Amino acid sequence: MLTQPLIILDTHYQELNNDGGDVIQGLTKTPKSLPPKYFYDDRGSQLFEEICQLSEYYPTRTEAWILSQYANEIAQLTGSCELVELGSGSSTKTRLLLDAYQQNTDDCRYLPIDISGGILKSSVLQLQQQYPDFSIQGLLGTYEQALEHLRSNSLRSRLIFFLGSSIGNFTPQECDNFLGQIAHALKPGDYFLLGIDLQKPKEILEPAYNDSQGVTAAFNLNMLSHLNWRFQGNFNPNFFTHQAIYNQADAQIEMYLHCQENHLVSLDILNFKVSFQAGESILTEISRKFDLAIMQKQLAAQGLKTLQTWTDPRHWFGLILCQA
Ligand code: AVJ
Repeated sequence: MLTQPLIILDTHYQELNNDGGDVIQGLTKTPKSLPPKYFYDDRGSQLFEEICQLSEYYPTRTEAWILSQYANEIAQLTGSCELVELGSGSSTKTRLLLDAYQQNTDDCRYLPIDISGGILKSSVLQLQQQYPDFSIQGLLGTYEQALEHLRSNSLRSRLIFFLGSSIGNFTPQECDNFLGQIAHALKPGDYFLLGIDLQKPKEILEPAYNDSQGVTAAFNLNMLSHLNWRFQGNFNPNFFTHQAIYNQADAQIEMYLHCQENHLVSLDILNFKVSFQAGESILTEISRKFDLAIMQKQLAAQGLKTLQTWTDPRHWFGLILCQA
């Protein structure tokens, strides 16, 4: 099949003229923060793949186990669908779903969406070889751009899936807005499959974000190198250290970069300067941990009715299939 492997939705994000307003906004606030999407340049996506292999980082493995058990059931519940994945990365776990849809349905189409061009392109090219029955097209851009692009153009039924608990990066307010956008991109009868990391003791959560090999620390620090090349900046990553703590009250992991020296940073392309005091920190990510029943209510509030949920024997991770 002759499909263009990649559609570039966000030329701005790819080029150096990204407006970077979100970076300026985050670094101007007190306390300072940065949007987690800036983790994912090519190196960041590679480091995230390494995180997924760590013994301490249980979410990927646990979700993959659930999919290995129930992907056929999911495919049978939805029937033939256009499969749309938000934040597809390497699409490794997705193969479990692609296999099930290939077996159980006809007319297979897969649209992976990611902001990291390198990993998206290589996984699309590989999947096109390995799944010749599928029509596969990558969409390079942010979630917002992809959902906007998808809004108008589908006659077939659609399953949007969002795995890995990436939804945990959103604040409760952002999460509601996002679910509203999802509901908007679906027609009545379409499906949404959501993977969420469930609440569990701190003793399990904190090591998952403070691994003994320092891969998560490198992933966190890489955000500064990414901002340096994207915006011609002069962050010195050596001045910063990684920290991840579980905030029990808000049921979220919080990742910080702590600045150890007074540091004046300029991001030339943004025409922006910001100073750091020794001891000051940047919040780079929240990773919320959820309750299955509460999430089902939040989905229902957006008109997304749960059809089925699945977990692993320890109830560490959950999958929810719902319908618009
Ligand atoms: C890709 C957002 C789901 O929150 O667990 C992994 C990212 N950060 N280790 C997560 C992440 C540090 C991951 N998500």
